Amino acid sequence: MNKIALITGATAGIGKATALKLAKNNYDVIITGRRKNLLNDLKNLIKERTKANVISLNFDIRNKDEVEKNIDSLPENWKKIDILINNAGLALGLNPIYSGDVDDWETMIDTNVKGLLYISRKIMPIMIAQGYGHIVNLCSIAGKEVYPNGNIYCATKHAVDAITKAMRIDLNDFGIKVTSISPGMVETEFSKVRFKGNNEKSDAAYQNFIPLQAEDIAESILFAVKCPKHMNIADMLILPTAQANSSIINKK
Ligand code: NDP
Ligand code: 8X3
Repeated sequence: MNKIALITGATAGIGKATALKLAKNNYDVIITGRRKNLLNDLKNLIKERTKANVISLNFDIRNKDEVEKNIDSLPENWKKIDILINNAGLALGLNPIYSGDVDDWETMIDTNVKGLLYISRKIMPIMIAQGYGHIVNLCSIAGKEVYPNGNIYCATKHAVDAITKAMRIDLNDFGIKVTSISPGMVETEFSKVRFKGNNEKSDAAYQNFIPLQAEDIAESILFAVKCPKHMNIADMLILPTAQANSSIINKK
């Protein structure tokens, strides 16, 4: 029987690439996100290209009731979740903290921190009861360092870093693995979302150097989830070769 992986934020970027990568490697996948048409497209792609079983759940991770209702709605055989990939997340804006948009702050905190907690809180008891499980949290270099104007996005990713460490402690008795994946710059919809459709700004983010691709991160996640039972990748910091830290990028 295939292992089951639930991937949040599978409609784009890292989540989509990871869902496809895991499906190609014989994991059955539960894909989630808000854009139902994109979930359907991915479902069809996975069916076309792989032998994996796939199910989609369409909900906003910020809504605790929707999170709980959707997990409860899974058929019993799909509830035996082996792997939870907490990927859904976003940055909004790149402004000094004194002029930041408070609504943007709330959306980032509600999605990146509270949403991750809602779904983890729902799934951790399932993993504890079954005596196995692996949680992979998408953190970021922004969870290790703070960069100019990154303020609240960086704060949410520092929170993900802390929550990951807390999970590893509290789930230690139950043999559940917890992994943090911390990428640098990955070319996805991330900057389009951050700059709210300002293509000039979002395109500039990835110009004059070679950024990571979603596929690179998916490959790293696959490596982490395929490790033997006694081995846990605690924390993986993955940068483009041109990126030295969150502020220094060798742009040609
Ligand atoms: P994308 O914008 O390409 O994808 C983000 C995904 O998150 C989408 O599938 C989106 O789905 C989902 N999402 C956002 N808000 C919600 C919500 N409220 N409810 C449910 N799903 C939601 O970005 P990336 O693939 O780059 O980002 C994935 C993760 O990786 C994020 O946590 C990000 O912080 C992190 N990361 C990204 C880096 C980068 O440089 N790109 C680097 C380091 C970390 P939908 O809109 O359909 O709901
Ligand atoms: C995304 C990477 O450096 O744009 O988490 O914050 S960065």
